[in-house]
Order: sequence, then C-alpha cells, then structure tokens
Amino acid sequence: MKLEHTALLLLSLPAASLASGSCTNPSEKLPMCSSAPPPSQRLRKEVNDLSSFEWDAVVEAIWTTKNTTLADGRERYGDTYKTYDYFVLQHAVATQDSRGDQGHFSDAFITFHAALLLSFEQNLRLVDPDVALPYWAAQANGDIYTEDLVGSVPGTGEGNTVVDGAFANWPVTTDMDWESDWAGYIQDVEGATNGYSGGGTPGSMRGADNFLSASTLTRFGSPWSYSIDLQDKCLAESCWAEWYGDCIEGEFHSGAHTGIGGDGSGGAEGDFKDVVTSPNDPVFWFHHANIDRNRMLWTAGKGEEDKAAFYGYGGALDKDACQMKGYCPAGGIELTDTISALWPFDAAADLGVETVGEGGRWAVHADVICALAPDTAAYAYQEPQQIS
Ligand SMILES: *[C@@H]1O[C@H](CO)[C@@H](O)[C@H](O)[C@H]1NC(C)=O
Ligand SMILES: [Cu+2]
Repeated sequence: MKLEHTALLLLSLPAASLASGSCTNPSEKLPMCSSAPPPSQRLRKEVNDLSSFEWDAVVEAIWTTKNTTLADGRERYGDTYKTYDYFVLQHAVATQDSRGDQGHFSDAFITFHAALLLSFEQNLRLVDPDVALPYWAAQANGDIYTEDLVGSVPGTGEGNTVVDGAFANWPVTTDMDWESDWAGYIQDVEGATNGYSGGGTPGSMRGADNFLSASTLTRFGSPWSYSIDLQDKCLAESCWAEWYGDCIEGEFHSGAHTGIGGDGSGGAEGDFKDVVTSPNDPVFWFHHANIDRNRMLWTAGKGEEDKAAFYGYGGALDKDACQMKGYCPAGGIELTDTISALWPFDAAADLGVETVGEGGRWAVHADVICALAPDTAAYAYQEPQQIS
C-alpha cells in the first residue's frame, strides 16, 4: 500500500477524549529508563535566532557531508563519519520495509525521526564540534525562503530547481549504485525485507513513484507556514495517539512536505514531498527538528504517571495513530522493537545513548522516549526569540 503525504491531509479522525494524567500504555509494560541527566545540553535554536556565524557553520557542515566521500570523511572525521546520502537512504529504507512504513503514519513516526535527526546532528558535529542542529518554527513571520536561509519556493531555476539560498544547486544523487554502495547496510531481520533500491528514473536517489529526474534540489510548491494556534492545540492533546495521530500528522507535518515540495509534470514530485527521500531537501532537518521540539514541549508538560506509561505510546495497537485504519505495520513499532531494523541506529555510536534493547546495540523506540527526553537528551531546544 502506498501512502503519500497528501493522503494524510484529507484525513481527520475523531478526537478521542482521554483526560490528562490518564495515559496507559496498551502494548507492554516497561520500566521507565533511568538515564542520567547529561552534564550539559547543547542548544538547538530557531534558524532566525542563529548568528550569521552560527548559521554559516551549520550550512558549511551540511555541505561538507554532501561533498565528502565516505573514505575521505572517515580519514578526516573518524570511523563513524557518514555521507549526507546515508541519511536519505536510511529514511528511504524505513518507508519501504515489507512490514509497512517503519517511520511514518504510526506512533513510530516521532521516535524514528528523533533518532534520524540526532544521528545526522552527531555526524555534523564530527565535521564541526560547535554546531547544533537548528529548527524552523514555521510561523509566517519567520520567513525561511530567503537568499540567506534555504532559498526560494518554488525553485526559480530551470524546472523549478532551487538556485538561490544556502543550498543553491544542492545535488540530488542521480547516479546511485545501490548494490555496490548501499545494499550492505541492510541488516537481516526476521520477517522483513527491503523494498528500496532506487527512484522512478534509473540511478535516482528518489522514491520509485517519483519521476523527477533533475540532478539538483527541486521545489514545485509554495511558501508554507502554520499558525501558532496549531502548535498550542497540539500541546494540549492528551496521549500519544491524539497528539501525533490527530494533531501532529496532517497540517503540522505533512502540510509542509506537500506545500513546499509540490508536484511537477509527468509524475514528478518535488523533493520535499517525496515521502521516501524527503531528506534530499535540507529544509527537512529544520522542519523535523521543530516537530521534535514539539515532542519535547509536549512531554515536558506531562506528569510522572503519563511518563511511566510512555505517554500512551501504543505501537501497533494504537489504531488512532495508525492513521488509516488497518494500515499499521505488521511489526517493528513496539516500544522494545528496534527502530527501523532493516537499517537501524547504533545506540552508542549514532545516538550516544545506552539502549534497553536486546543485544544492547540497536536503538529501540523506548530509548527515544527515555534517553532523548527533555531532561536526559544531550540537546535542548531554545524557545524562538525573534518570531512569535
Ligand atoms: C560543496 O560543493 C559545492 C559544489 O557542488 C560547492 O559550491 C560548495 O562550496 C562545496 N562546499 C563545501 C563545504 O565543500
Ligand atoms: Cu520522514
């Protein structure tokens, strides 16, 4: 079954009415983790709050991961260095798991993306230890589509390619050799096979249904922002299913992808709209960091009882969060399951956390809720200073 970001906008589920302080975890009982608070937390700031020096450092580090090969990067930055495309494909494989999407349209959306962002940020910090991933609060008075920031939407180059901004002419890989360069990252997972090996045009690092063939970042859509009321509404939601399924999905998350990415002709989707490879557009990181910030804000507002119930994270039993009834993946999204096991996160090396998962290596969903909590993560979000 193919799900698109668009499809989700059309859905509106009836809001379940659970009183606050009453989240239960329907999938399993787990002891709450005992992660110690970190000695200090680096600050993830709103893009408009970075000094130009800080923003330039972020941009430079992102470009460096795009431009530096795996071999050169390992030599310069150490054995855990990854190229930018590694993260694009880790995301792609999550979406094409034979059990169903391991990163979208279920409770696992938040945990998968929080892990992906942290791994990406840690990789940037190998290149430049002073950077932290910024977020984009996406309010109308915080315009990001500028020459200084992420450039125009729609793209103003030929075929709506993005030719201005910090990521002007950003390369999207169109000569990928999946078998020789990437297939080796796929793990053996019982009951799961990988369905990703490339895009709609041969060699393209895009989704199989996307016939966009441009070799640089393309945006067909229009500027997108949300009203702060939407954020407030989400923060007031009770438990995981209501918060994610009824509030964060739809306008908040998919609205940006669909609105900015847009559609071209002949089956071409803008890069940010392609649910398989949307990290091809660097705005991905800033948008998803804002969603992760909302996770932090929302959980910080909850009591100990809800925390002990993992805020009602319900995995496959959480039919409200599995937006399309009957869509839930056939496995992989319970608290103690490895996050996107076909191409997983190494808890220590990629995320800097200890996992409660079996075997002690791959991060599980519970780790995000425990070890990447407001008081346990190595990072925290600074509230927006410039925009409201
Ligand atoms: C990366 O390569 C692009 C050309 O594709 C170039 O414009 C940019 O300056 C390079 N940046 C870094 C940090 O290597
Ligand atoms: Cu995604």
